[in-house]
Amino acid sequence: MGSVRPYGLSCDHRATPLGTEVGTGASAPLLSWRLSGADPVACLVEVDGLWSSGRLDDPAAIGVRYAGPPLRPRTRYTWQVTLWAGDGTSSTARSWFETGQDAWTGSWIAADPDTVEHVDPPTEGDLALRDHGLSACPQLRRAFEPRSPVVAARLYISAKGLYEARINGHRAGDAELAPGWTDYRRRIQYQTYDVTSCLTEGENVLAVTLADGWWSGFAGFDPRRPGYHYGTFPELIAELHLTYADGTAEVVATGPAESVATGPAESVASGPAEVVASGNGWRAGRGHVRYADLLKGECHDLRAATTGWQLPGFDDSSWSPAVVTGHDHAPLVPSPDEPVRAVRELAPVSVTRTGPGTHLVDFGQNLAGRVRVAVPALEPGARVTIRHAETLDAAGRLDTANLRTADATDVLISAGPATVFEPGFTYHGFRYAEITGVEHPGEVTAVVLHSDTPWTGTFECSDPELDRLQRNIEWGQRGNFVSVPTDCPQRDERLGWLADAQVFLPTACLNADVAAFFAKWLRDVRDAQTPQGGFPNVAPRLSGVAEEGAPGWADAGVLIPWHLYRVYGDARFLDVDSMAAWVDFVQRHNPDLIWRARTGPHYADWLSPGPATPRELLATAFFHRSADLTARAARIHGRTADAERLRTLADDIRTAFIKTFASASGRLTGDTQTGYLLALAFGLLPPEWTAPAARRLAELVEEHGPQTGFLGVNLLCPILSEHGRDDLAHALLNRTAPPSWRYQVRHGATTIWERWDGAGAPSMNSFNHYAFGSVGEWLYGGVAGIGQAPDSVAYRELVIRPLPGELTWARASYESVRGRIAVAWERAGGDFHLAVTVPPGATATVHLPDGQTHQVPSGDHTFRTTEETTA
Ligand code: RAM
Repeated sequence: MGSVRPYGLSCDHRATPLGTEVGTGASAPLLSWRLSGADPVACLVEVDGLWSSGRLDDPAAIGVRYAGPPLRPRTRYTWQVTLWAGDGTSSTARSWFETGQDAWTGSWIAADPDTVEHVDPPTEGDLALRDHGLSACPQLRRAFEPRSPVVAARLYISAKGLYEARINGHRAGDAELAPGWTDYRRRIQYQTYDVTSCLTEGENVLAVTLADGWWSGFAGFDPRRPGYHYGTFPELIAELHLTYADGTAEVVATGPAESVATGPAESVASGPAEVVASGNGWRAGRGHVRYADLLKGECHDLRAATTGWQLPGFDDSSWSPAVVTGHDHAPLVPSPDEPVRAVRELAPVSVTRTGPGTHLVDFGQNLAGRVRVAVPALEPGARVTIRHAETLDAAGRLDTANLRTADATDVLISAGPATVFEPGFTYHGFRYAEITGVEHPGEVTAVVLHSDTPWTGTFECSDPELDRLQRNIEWGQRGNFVSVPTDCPQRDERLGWLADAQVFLPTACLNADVAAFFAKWLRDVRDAQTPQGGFPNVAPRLSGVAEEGAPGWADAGVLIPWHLYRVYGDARFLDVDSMAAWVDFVQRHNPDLIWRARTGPHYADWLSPGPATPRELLATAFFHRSADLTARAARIHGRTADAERLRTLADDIRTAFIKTFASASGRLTGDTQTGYLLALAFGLLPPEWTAPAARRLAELVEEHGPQTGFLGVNLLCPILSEHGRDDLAHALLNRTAPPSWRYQVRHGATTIWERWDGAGAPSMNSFNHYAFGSVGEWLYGGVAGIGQAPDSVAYRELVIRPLPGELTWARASYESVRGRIAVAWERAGGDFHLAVTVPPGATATVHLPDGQTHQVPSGDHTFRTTEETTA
């Protein structure tokens, strides 16, 4: 039997996080591990001799909440977990986490806004840029001298806007687009970096470039800035903590602390910051980054470069003192997830000269990120322009019609010598780039950016087009998990739309470990919840988007926590107060329990190609789902009275739903696919009407192909197969006419399109929108057969049910929160072979295509059947 081995240790769903919350009680860290080897019978967690959980005889445990004495700020804690197997053997694994700051002595500083030089972006040539009123990126520097050799150094840093920090020219950390997007009026994230190796004896320099980012740049589709969404100009806060060999410490911080006017976070104004003091040794200047904007693009004028400014010895006497900004600031919180990083690079598949000094670059893959290009020596002042697009027009030129007002144009103005150009404070959604202004460009590279969620899933099968579909889904996830889960990465939108995230979440959780990423975004969702309980349409909240959430959008505030709880087993996702406030809000405005009032901008079954699902039916189905899941969440947290009240409410909504929308034959008002899908998935029908409703759904699918929009597409294949029609689910996957997934693949898609057919007005025709990619869950769960039993949490009880269709083999693996799950099956000579890996502490019910069922414990299992019957 052998020993059980812990691996993949994590603290609050991150491996070795630097700068965690200094929490106890409700915010005490969760220390978790994955399992390999034998089944565990007990565990023991010890933190640095500070706390021991004691031996816990819990064979299901994959994590323990720290419950020791208060943790100290800025402290590294090592911890270990010991697991025992049934044969008495044990095994130990170690890891660490380091707490962040709990109080700041530094204050917010900025380049004096009165000295800001506004730049009119270049308007020559083919640039679409207009006067956006963008200004040169501030550069802030502070020289300092450690008093003796430094043995450890940590930089705690954030910006209103975006920052890039260097110490003596060495980059601090590798976060991109930091500190990430939140509603900066509610909370601002900071990052922690170990910068020990950057320091030297004598004069040192901490140098930071700031950019507008989401804070004061263009964001979303409302073209107003700055000061319209959050702020007017970028600001910086930083503390560099130096520890000396003798144990003493020194802090190099932004601004004098006593100059800061503090106030309640809620009251933060978005008007101009008030300057209250000078910035205590910090100097501010401008350099070669003439402007940088997430949507418009970035311009470097190397003639204005302040060479050496990030190094000691630079003469900054002509720079101005930085100023301390004194309006109220939202609380600073440690980033709870991995930052956006440059995760990989792609070489072009082709670079084609299309005219004098003009080249068209095809990276062969639609992605989110930016282009790096080696630029040879040019005349000083010569301009190199990079434009980006997802597709080409009929004449083979960049088609930028779907970018709307996102110019997505980066510009380099040469100082003469050869250089390498890569913007740092913008990103674009593109497959193609057009580079103009250089006859012989050097190496061209696409740098892929996304929130660095660890990849956990693999899927492949005998059909190359389905493999391409899976790759497209993965790329859609990469391109849209950029600090928040966005709808698209290319046009002037890129918003955290709740429904898109809700329908895609189950797929996302299989592809990657998104626990920390969604833990962060759920704070954005809750920050955007109204005092009356209403969840929004987008989070972080942004001016210009309807505040009140639509059915299926707002409900994501309940559906997402529930799914995360089931996948990761962390009950902290279930914030019952927030979930219940939402359900109560809908109930308050809809006392007859049919959700008609306060439906926000009711987006219905968005982008459905079929007949419209009745709005009240759709809304009421989601109302029931939210009440049902909140009742379950309340029970899990032991809130019995709430659980009972919400259970009764959910039952009453169901009764009202049946009375209003269903008939005894199982027919629903509107007779649409999404109507049946929601009713079946959410358990809204009496048992005896379920089979007729499922039959009607199947008839509609057989007759019309898929007719769902965003709110039904994720349920289509799972619900059909749950009701015995996996043949139809496969038929949908095999369908080549639009609407279909294969249509996109056959038309060259490398990501998932916003619309089933990729046709329609260019203003709303994104080629990287993941909602229709939510079928990925069924590739893992249906085709390969990796699933979780309905009442199981954290993959304790697996359901392995491969549905082979006409495929000859499929393989999938999933690094679950408990350990590795794998399924591989193949057909050979009339036999069906299946290999299954069940992680320790789990059991599996294995359903073979011939109808046999096996109960198996953890470990590796193989099955063979000759009676394969597939529809
Ligand atoms: C579109 C977004 C998003 C969708 C909303 C309703 O503009 O792209 O995908 O959720 O509208």
